[in-house]
Amino acid sequence: MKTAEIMANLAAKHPGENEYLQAVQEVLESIEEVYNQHPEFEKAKIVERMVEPDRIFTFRVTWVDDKGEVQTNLGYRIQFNSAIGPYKGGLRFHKAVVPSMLKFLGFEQTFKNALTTLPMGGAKGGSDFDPVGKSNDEIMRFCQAFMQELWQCIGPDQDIPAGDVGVGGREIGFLYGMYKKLAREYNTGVLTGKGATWGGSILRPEATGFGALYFTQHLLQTAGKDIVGKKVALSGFGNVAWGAATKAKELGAKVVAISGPDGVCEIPDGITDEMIDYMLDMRASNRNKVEDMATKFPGKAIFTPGKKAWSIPCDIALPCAFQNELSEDDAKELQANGCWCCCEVSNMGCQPGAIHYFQNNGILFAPGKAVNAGGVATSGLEMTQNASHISWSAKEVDDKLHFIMQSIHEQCVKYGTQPDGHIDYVKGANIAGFMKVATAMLEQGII
Ligand code: 2IT
Repeated sequence: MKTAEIMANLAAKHPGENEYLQAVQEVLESIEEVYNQHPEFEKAKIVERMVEPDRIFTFRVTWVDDKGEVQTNLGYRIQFNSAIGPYKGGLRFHKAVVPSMLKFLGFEQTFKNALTTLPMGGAKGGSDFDPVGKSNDEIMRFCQAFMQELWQCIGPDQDIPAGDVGVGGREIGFLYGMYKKLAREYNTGVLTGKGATWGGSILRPEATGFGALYFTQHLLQTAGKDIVGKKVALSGFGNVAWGAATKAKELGAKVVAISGPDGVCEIPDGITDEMIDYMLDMRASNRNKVEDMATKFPGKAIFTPGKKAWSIPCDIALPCAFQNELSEDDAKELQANGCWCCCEVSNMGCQPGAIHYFQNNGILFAPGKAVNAGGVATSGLEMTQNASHISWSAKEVDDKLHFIMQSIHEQCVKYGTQPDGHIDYVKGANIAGFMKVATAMLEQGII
């Protein structure tokens, strides 16, 4: 494979789309060796086809804010790859959303979904709508306006969106309500992350964080370590961080830090159930300030403005917020403060320099597409329940999630174990996902 040539072509076609190019580069670097052992992939130009989305929808979203002013945002849906199933992936509402961000996420999603063992292709979508400071009514009006365009692009057997940053159960409710009204289709399987009384899966809200901790457990076990009593620093306080904090505490770890765009809250005695519950209120408030935790729990959560979670001494770092949130300098600071494991929960949460630093300095590291795949996997389980008009218990869903995370870990070990015996989880996840998607593409001909 001519990685440099493919990257140069891609950069020329997508100028300035740095996140997208970063995600592709990471995958190509780690699959190169395997790719070169399969001349049939090269002949069918699998990589050249795989790095481009199947199609991109871009649309204008106009809505009226609480002051009566007309607002216009941009909306997108990127259907990236359908080799192994219908398009599947979340919607991100964030002021920084641009096509590059959604392309990187759609590309990552394709490999992640392949790891879940379920038949789902990759997609991503969203808008540059900024939920910070918006009222509930504004969120509803925006979601309705967004769906007025999106509904034509999606369907339970075509493309199934879900939540991501800025899109949780509330937004999925507003989106689903408008979808039904426009499409006159009452198939709940068109969106996942729905409410439990209208087709949602029990445990979907928790699934990304729970799955991440199950994966972390397997990784630690394989390395001969245990999570009990370990200090965990995590970033963010949204849905993913909430699920991760809940499961980390349940498994006996001590969550000593959460963070937000405004700074970090250190929690020296470990997070409590009340604090975990309060994370949900903080998200629902749309204030986007982690300082609110310190205001609510004075003396127990100590806020420092402008600092990241990575400045707090810990054993295990769990980035749960946003891409590129952990830099090489952060990696160095973490290690200097005693950290020996980083499981990336956010999509591409670590910068390339940070990943290389972890890998070259004996710090256990696993990438987001493996660690956080429990979220979309449970979306897949929600689709199964919807398609068969049934509802599984929490135990049934949790058992299946557990099994899937174990299988993802096994795939990483299978494809990532190096000649010297150490496991390269980045290679393992990328090669396992790639082999599945590439083989499916090959078998389906040149399309
Ligand atoms: O990044 C992700 O995997 C998600 N935001 C979840 C996607 C989904 O379809 O559940």
